Amino acid sequence: MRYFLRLLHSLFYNLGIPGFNMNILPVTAALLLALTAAQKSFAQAASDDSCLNEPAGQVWVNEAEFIMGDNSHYPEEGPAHKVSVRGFWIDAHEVSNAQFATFVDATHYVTVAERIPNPADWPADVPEDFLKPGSVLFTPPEPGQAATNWWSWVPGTDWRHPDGPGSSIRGKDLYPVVHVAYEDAQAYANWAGRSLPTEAQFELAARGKSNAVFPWGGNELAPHGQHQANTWQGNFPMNNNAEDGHQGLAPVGCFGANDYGAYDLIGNVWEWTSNWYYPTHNQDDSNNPTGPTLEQSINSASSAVPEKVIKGGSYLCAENYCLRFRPAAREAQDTGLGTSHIGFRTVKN
Ligand SMILES: [Ca+2]
Ligand SMILES: [Ca+2]
Repeated sequence: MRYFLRLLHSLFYNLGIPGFNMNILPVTAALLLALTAAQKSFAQAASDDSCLNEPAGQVWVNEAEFIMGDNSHYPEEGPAHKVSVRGFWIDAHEVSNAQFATFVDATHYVTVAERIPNPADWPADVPEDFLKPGSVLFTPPEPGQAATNWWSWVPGTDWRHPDGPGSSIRGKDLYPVVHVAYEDAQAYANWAGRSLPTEAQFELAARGKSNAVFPWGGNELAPHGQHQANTWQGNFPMNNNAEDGHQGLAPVGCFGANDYGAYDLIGNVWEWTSNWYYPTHNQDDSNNPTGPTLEQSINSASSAVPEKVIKGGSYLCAENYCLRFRPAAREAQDTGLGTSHIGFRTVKN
């Protein structure tokens, strides 16, 4: 049952895109059946192109005092408050498929999406597909179809098969790894001798040295019409005109690095942080803040399952729906479920 609730929660409320709320949706097996029926082949317009010639290492972020959060957008970003963060190294880009493959080859690690779900965690009448290893894919509505749901549980979807069974990561060495649950990201970081960033570390790095609304400076998503990050242009979820050159995921490093030398802290994939989620900031947690405890997070109004903070927005963030392609923006994500638009990077403290 725990997994059942977790999945539903994630599908309808908590995939980094607001709009669905468990409070207004019945939690029934019929919903699962509807989801299953809505599944379809999703062949993303992937290409074999790369933007960096080879993986990059880490970049240094100086010790800093900055205003974390924002009082002018979504309420969970407030209160804006002063924090200090000691210097740290952070990966120049999202962890790539090739980097994750090196970890799996060395450790024989099996990700959450590749494990067989435990039937005891599900109701007796659960659809068969939900007892198979899998993950959640973005599946845009067909023309004429109500734009009410765009996530589908697809068995056989995992980091090696990011667009569902039959897809592969061949030619995608430098694409960000996706369908990684929190514990998968943490396992990689442990193996690499590093950590996942705290929310404050991510936000500091994403703000850039100019500490602007966007890491490229200024307050425009696409200054002079030039896109600086892989987001969604058009009317989400129906129309994706890919003005930024990428219909779906982009290889890491396709857009310019910020002034720390880091790429894609905004857009492409959302990224796990080590903070448990709470629907506001605690302004007293200001010295190398690590966020609330698990218990505080679980007891918060929005959280029924363990949730971590994800940052940066993804290629699915559109101006008409999800203004979360900003350093201060944040979202809660069920720790047990990776998706087709969540990845991660690591830090060295
Ligand atoms: Ca795009
Ligand atoms: Ca990113």
